[in-house]
Amino acid sequence: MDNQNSAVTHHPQQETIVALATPNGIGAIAVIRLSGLDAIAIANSVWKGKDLTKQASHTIHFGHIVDGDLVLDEVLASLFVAPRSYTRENVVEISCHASGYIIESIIKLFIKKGARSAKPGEFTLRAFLNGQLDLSQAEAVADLIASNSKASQQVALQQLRGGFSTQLQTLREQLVNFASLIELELDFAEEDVEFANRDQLKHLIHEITKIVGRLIQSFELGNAIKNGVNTVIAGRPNAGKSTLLNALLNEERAIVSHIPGTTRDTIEEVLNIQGINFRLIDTAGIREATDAIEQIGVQRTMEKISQSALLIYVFDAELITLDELKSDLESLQKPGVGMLMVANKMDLLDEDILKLESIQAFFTTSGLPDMQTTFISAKEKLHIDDLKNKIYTAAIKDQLSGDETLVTNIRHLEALQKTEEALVRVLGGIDGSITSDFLSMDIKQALHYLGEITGVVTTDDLLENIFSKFCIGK
Ligand SMILES: Nc1nc2c(ncn2[C@@H]2O[C@H](COP(=O)(O)OP(=O)(O)OP(=O)(O)O)[C@@H](O)[C@H]2O)c(=O)[nH]1
Ligand SMILES: [Mg+2]
Repeated sequence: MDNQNSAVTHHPQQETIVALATPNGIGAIAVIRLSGLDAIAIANSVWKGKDLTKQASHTIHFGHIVDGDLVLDEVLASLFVAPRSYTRENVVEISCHASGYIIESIIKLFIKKGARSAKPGEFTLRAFLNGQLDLSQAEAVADLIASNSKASQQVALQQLRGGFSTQLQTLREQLVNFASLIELELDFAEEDVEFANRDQLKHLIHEITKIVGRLIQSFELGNAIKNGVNTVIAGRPNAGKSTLLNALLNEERAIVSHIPGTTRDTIEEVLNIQGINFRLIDTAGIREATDAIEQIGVQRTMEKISQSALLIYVFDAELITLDELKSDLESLQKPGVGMLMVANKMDLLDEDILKLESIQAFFTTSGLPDMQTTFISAKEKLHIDDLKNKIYTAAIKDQLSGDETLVTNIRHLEALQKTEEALVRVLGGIDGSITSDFLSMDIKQALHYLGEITGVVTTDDLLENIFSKFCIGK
């Protein structure tokens, strides 16, 4: 990375930045945002209307943007005087007419008057550097913008409000206390004293480990909410997988036919169940392939299953034999992949009580945990809502309580895992009565990784990496 050009090392606060904050393209209005020491003065220098430098914060003014004698547009200017703004700097937001020409002309004019183009995420970076947001909150801003379901929006909002940060901050402070006591012991090394009560320290480490462990665990769900749950529909050819996909989506998405081997490539569609996005993947039926293309399809099905969180195993309730069921279960079960059994074509079983009972008995005696079978008819759309509920429950279990903090960010997960490792070393150290200096080192490491999450500890690379993924104007 070229540090010379990085927004972080370049004293960004001294420059005024400008960018379009609304999407590119024609629309009713566009918002151009200026932030920095000279933001108000720069806006005022091309302004015909009241003197903007003399107006109060949080006021809106009507006026014209002018380039010399040329009037560019009739606009509204919203004023936010430092530190009462998103970036804690002077901010002016110009609402103009959203023509590509007008937007470009106004931005060029601001640049001519001393502003420069903002880099991706630079407004939020400044909000972070000026203490308006901590790092995990700044990241939540990006998540909020990218959220595409009720649950992902809620989790991002919870993180933006600081749920995550407060929890970690309290833990960190307690640990900092101990770290300083142990440092003190180092100063009195000759006298062999213990300022830091080892039992209390152990208790605290246990507490922190518990919370860190819970946060680590929450990632599975947090990630599912943020990115959607990969859900594979698999089974033998003609079982009705594509018909089920269509029934779940309520749309004729996949081709259905009585010819086994109809689906050859995977088909993916998103289904929202109770605010959670499930990425449904219809696959090629699993059997001894009859040609090379089908063989690739079957291979792909197996790969998709291993990469998924949930497998919906569909079988033809009328035709399947118990031996086939058994061998399918053996070949399809993968560690870490939840499995739902779906007996399809129940409409054909109406009279066949014996068959129904034998399938049910098979699953109750199979010794497999939670192997409940859902009987459906994909074609007649019977019990589809029941199946949707089961899909939701299988993925979310009882984990979504509402105010629980969920980790959704892989960077946070990694920092938490490293914190956990350091904490384990601290505990081992206390039990093995290692010297204060080693103990102090491990505690410092734990503090370091905890601090990385909220941004108490940062590096230029880290910031560059996070904020470069933002859109320009945010
Ligand atoms: N009676 C009845 N027929 C069904 C049901 N579901 C699917 N079918 C029929 O079963 C045949 C196969 O359906 P598909 O959805 O194409 O099966 P598939 O599992 O996707 O098959 P492949 O793509 O070949 O692996 C079609 O003729 C469907 O109309 C059902 O619930 N009841
Ligand atoms: Mg199919």
